[in-house]
Amino acid sequence: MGLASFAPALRPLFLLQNNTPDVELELTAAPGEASIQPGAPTRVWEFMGRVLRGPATTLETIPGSYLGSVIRLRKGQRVRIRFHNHLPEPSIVHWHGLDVPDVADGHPRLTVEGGRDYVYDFEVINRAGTYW
Ligand SMILES: [Cu+2]
Repeated sequence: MGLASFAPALRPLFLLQNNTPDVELELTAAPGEASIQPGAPTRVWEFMGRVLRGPATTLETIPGSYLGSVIRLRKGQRVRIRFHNHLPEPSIVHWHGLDVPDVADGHPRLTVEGGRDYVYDFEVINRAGTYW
């Protein structure tokens, strides 16, 4: 058994020892309306984000779009994201491509009911790239 196999287990301990994140976001999923085609607005489920700690440039809203905010993170940042599920069914967020601890990966077994929250804690260890 090599040292690498211990690394995932050690990461949560590191976060417990120094749990002040560099970046803290609030991310809310909720029903909304968007103008997608001419005429009546379309009912959508959308994300709204807010920066609680860290650079204001971490979140970039796409003007006029119901698509979620772009989250800009840097390698080495410790990140906490407070996900609020205001949808009428269970949900969770998966950060496709980011190498994060299992409990922060948004697997469907971790979904939370509407009205509930889920808190993600992880460190960005990936190189620059686009992840969704
Ligand atoms: Cu994925």
